[in-house]
Amino acid sequence: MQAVLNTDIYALTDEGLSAGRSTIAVAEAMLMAGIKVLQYREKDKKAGAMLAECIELRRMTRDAGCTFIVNDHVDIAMLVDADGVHVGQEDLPVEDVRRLVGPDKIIGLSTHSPEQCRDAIVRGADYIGVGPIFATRTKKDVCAPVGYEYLEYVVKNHDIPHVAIGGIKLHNVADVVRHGARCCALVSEIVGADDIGAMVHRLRRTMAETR
Ligand code: TZP
Ligand code: MG
Repeated sequence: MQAVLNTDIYALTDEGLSAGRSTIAVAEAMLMAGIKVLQYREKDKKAGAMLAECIELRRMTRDAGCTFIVNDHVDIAMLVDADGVHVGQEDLPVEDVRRLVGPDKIIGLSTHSPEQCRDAIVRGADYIGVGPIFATRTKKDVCAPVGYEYLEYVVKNHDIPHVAIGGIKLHNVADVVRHGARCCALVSEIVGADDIGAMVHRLRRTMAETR
């Protein structure tokens, strides 16, 4: 069961890593390249600016048939009618997010251990983030890398849709797929690429050839 994340690449925004380009311009390139899940993740912007960008991104993702997820900000996700919201272990609890967004929205939860995976299922998360697989400088408050061990645990034991994240690059994505990841999330490798479309196509080809 991987319907929620029924795609190979889960793309995220991060304007600070986007080589001087705006998040809207980067998202446009991602959607042109066929990205089907996009998470808005901007840690250093004010709520008003985030809302304005999310209104635009909601229009763009809807036109492109792309699932649109907002990181952390349940209020913004609801205001723009995003498809879902993604929270971490220290954000609002999944049950409370569910009370706010209702039964039809997607809730993603970052997890880092088998206990957190089981807990996510009990709490009613629709998908889980699994990671960080490798060390990453993209996330400030990141925990130690979980390596492949936790990814393999999820793949072997649970049906909940999952997305592997953390330090995934073109050079290691095949290995992540070989360890069972069906969907991979990448931030810096995509938003920082000179040619975002070419990077998405290379990642996609590499993943497809590995399966
Ligand atoms: N959650 C766990 S690692 C991470 C997030 C948001 C950042 C991943 O960024 P990158 O650049 O793909 O390593
Ligand atoms: Mg968070």
